[in-house]
Amino acid sequence: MIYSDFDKSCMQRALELAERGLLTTDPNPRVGCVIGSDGVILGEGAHLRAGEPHAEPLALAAAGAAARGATAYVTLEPCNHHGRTPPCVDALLAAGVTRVVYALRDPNPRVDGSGAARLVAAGVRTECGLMEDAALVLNEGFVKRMRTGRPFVRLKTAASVDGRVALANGASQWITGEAARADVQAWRGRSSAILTTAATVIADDPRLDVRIAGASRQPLRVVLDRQLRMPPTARILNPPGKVLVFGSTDDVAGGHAATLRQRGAVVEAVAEVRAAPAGAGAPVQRNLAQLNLARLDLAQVLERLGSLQVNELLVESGGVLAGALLEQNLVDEWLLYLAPRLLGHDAQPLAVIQSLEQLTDARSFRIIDTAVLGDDLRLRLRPRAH
Ligand code: AOF
Ligand code: ZN
Repeated sequence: MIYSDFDKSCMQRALELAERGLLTTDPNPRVGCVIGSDGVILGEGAHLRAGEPHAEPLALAAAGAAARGATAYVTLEPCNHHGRTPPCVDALLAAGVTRVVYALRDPNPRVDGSGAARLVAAGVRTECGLMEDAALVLNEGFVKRMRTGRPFVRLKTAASVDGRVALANGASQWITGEAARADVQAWRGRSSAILTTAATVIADDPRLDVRIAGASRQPLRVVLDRQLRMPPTARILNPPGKVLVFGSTDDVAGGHAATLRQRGAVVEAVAEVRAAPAGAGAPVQRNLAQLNLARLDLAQVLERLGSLQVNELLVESGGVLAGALLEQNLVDEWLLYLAPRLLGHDAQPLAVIQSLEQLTDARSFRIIDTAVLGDDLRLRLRPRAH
């Protein structure tokens, strides 16, 4: 498909509009729309909150009667279903647009090509794929959940250059500086949920909330706590925002679960699995001895979070959960903040994984981008196929 410069600038603008919903549309996708004709932008719209209008009717309303015969540029395939709002395809047809250019097919099974098919059937020129990658970047969580039922998993680690996330005595506040921590706030803000463990709650007592301008919602805070060890005084339990605690089947029926529920948490059971034993002959690492080898089933945790409409999940934990997620290929993206400091060999490692026999077995990552944040470095990594 050949697109004009005006087509491209309209879609670029629609992407900027979509980005306005970065902190607010959850669990809906971020979508922008521009109505354009003969080199002139006639109307703009952005979907900002689930339950509120989609991008297209807002842009059409702004364009008014001028929309007749114009082109609609949308970052996502227009919907064709009655959800919390009426179908956008109806609005586009009623307004008389004669061409629709959209970036990304809507993976929602209730749409998934049917919006485009109806536009085509009504005689509207319909084109897909302009700036598709940029539209996907805004909605990777939504797309992954719709396709797989699981959230997009983003692991965050703040480590020293020798790969340590806490001293042997647990002290970890703070390894990275203000700028890196402010950056984490932005990633939290766009996440549907934050995942951590009881070990981190006990060691650091984090709030794991979002404290940035423009965030109208708090992500769900999720704690993996197999034996329900977290204290009812933990700051993570403080409002606002919801807290979900996953424990083992036995523990969630007990008295401590009732106490956590009184503090407002939802406590649910997850199956347990045994961590794979170290390979025969592999040296037993000291840090492995710290591991409690029974663990909650992480795949089940992700399935459950997907069913709760979690699009983007940010994992903020120590090396045990990070290692388990990495070893089970459950991480989609890794934000690795590196502080130019040395914490020493007996400090806690950023990912507790099995010992390797040969270098070719090493898990490896692509660097998506890097950023210098104050005195620290941020690597954004994605796993290579293992
Ligand atoms: C569009 N334009 O701006 C958005 C779309 O029930 P609702 O109203 O909240 O609809 C949510 C679904 O609509 C969402 O899962 C996705 O498939 C689609 N989002 N579609 O044409 C928009 N936000
Ligand atoms: Zn719609």
